[in-house]
Amino acid sequence: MERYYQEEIECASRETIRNIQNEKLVKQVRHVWDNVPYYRKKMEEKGVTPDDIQSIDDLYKLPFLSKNDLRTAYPYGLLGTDLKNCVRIQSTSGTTGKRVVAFYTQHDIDLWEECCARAITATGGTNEDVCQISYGYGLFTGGPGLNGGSHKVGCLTIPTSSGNTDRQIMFIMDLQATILCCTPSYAAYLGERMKELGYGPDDIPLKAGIFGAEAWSEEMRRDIEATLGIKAYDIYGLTELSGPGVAFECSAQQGMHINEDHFIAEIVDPDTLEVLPEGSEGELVFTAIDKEAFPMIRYRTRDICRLTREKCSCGRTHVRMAKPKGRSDDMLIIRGVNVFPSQIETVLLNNGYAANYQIIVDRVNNTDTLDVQVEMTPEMFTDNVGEIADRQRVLVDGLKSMLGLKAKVTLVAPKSITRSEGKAVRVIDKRKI
Ligand code: DLL
Repeated sequence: MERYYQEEIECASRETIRNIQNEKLVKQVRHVWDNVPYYRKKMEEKGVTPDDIQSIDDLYKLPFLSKNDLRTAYPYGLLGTDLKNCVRIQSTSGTTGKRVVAFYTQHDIDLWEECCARAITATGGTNEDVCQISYGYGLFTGGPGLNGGSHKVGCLTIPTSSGNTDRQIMFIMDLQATILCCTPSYAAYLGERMKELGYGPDDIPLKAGIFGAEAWSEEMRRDIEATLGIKAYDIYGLTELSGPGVAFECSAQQGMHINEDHFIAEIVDPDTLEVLPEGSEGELVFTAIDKEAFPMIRYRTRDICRLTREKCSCGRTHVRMAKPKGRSDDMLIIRGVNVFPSQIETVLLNNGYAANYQIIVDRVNNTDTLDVQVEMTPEMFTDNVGEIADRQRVLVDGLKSMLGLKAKVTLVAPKSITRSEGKAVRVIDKRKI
């Protein structure tokens, strides 16, 4: 039986959702015009006023916001309310450029946690569950968001945060955790360590995992599900919009439902910024229609994916987004060919490897080089040079047919690639160093 946290809205008719969006959008644009001089100026430059926005059909008239705007307006320039109404900030890890600092009123926190509660309930979670949260706590949104959602559902919440893997496993086993929340790469590592400790899928009390914050492939999902004996659900979100829970997977595991009563999604061509028809692949753009403190309008996520409004077997009516293929800024251009790390991951996992790999890109004699270092699993480990060369050749061929590009593949010993406790670092682009 499918469970919902807020059935009435999660399964509302398309007409109801549209009406809610129309109403909230008109109000939000007015709110931003009145309270965010930075965005008002952008609207004025485009010759748009709040009167031009009567429904979601007018959304296209509004200017976009990008990470660059966030940098320019840092830290307070995009605040939509008085600072005294804000109760929290969260921030991104800031691997590229200035950190993003997002502000929240209590209302914003409540709606964010509700979105996370919807995600937990969609995995079958109830107040009888024990939910271990192994996303980082602190400035990163993963821990705090799912912690709040887990409380709302009434689960017994174990706030382990990330790291200290053996202690994580002790809590899972001793407190019989049933739901695990962490990044997919950390879930894979937890699975690997549990196997080493002699726990098989039937010994592990977990039944569901809520994994997101980074791109992961279907192949990786199958691996994690088999090792931990669970059903693995994807969850998507970003700090600028609140954090995890902007979209979440249901029992159908066929894309993530976007919480459309809070966020309007569009797909645009990243070059021309033209809105693309449903089903096209492009950059995901979001308008947060309910947030007070940090009201993002037409925010360009850089995530590349597709949307579908096809009926979902779970009964939810909100639009679904496919697994993001990657970020347009993660896309590597190698000898003119566009390469997403997720494509490389698919080839490796389809050939029996685990997701322990690193992609090293360089430029030698004016030519780009692509070196994929991948760990052998303990089962395939050998020091027979001929066997290793054969295995490498199979992967080189697989990558050639996936990418249309010749890569170098280096097989390395099990456990030689550093494990990640949060978002995995898969790519080292020496051309940028
Ligand atoms: O990663 C929020 C989050 C926490 C989501 C926990 C899910 C679970 P940021 O650190 O701001 O926020 O990073 C946001 O991460 O634009 C995507 O590129 C990527 N991302 C997030 N979820 C997914 C996912 C959190 N399920 C950026 N699949 C986003 C692929 C994801 N990429």
